Amino acid sequence: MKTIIKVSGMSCGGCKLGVEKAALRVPGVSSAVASLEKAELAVEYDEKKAAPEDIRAAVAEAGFRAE
Ligand SMILES: [Cu+2]
Repeated sequence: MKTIIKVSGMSCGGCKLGVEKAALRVPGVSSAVASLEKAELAVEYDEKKAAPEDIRAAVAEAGFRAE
């Protein structure tokens, strides 16, 4: 499963990495690529193990706003 999550609050490469790492820590997420320009996060995940809500929660915990 692939989805795009809107993420606000990213301002540099460190933020981008932080968002990606947070998403990758969610069990079932196999790929996470954040874009500063688009303010979004593209994730690939196993829908049996992870839900978009889990990924949004992890991103929020890392200090960014996920929609
Ligand atoms: Cu930053």
